Amino acid sequence: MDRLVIPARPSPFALEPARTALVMIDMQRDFLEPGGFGEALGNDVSQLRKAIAPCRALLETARKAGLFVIHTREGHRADLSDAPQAKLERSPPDRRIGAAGPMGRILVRGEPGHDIIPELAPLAGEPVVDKPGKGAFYQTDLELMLRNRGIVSLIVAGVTTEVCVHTTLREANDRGYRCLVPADACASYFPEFHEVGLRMIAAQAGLFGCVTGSSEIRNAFENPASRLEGSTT
Ligand code: TIU
Repeated sequence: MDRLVIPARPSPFALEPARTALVMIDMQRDFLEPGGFGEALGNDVSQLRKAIAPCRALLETARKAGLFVIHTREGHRADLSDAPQAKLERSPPDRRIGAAGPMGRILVRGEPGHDIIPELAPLAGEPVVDKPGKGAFYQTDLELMLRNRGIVSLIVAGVTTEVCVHTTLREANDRGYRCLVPADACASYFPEFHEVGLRMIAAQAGLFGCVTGSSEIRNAFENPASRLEGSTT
């Protein structure tokens, strides 16, 4: 089966499309639009919106190539029974998880703010993983779905770089997945955390994975010269 090689740092990233998934982390209104969890934490949500166009491009590439596309959402049950008290109490009562805001109850499943932004809406058939924590593997069926599809490589994008993207990446590493992170398709409320977060991924010979850009991924899928037939990693 054809393999692609994508320019990345610290080294090129080889993948087999049929065994690769795109995991879009938490591109939710609660993080990217005013009035949600991100803003309740005191952040400027506009910092995250830079990642929307690259994420759209990435989704387009992945869908065209037939990659397994998975979306995640961070959030909790309406009765908050799956939200640790330690997580709830970090914000003042009127702005914490479960509090009423302009987009409904903050980070609660089924509320408008919990949904994925319209620009990146999942297509029918693309699984949406609802997760109670930062990592997409914790208390979800993500690993089961990946295993059932024979997925060995993940392209991980979304928000925020140093929180849910990093946590998911670390969980994926410990489970043996090869990970590629498109830098421009991730974002943080803190630009310096984004930069350092990306450096941490690729440091020490790619301790958590490789870092590239969304256009490098698109070019590799569109350019037959990046295909390696019958080679192995
Ligand atoms: N999805 C995700 O990253 N959740 C966060 O709470 N991120 C923050 O940066 N706060």
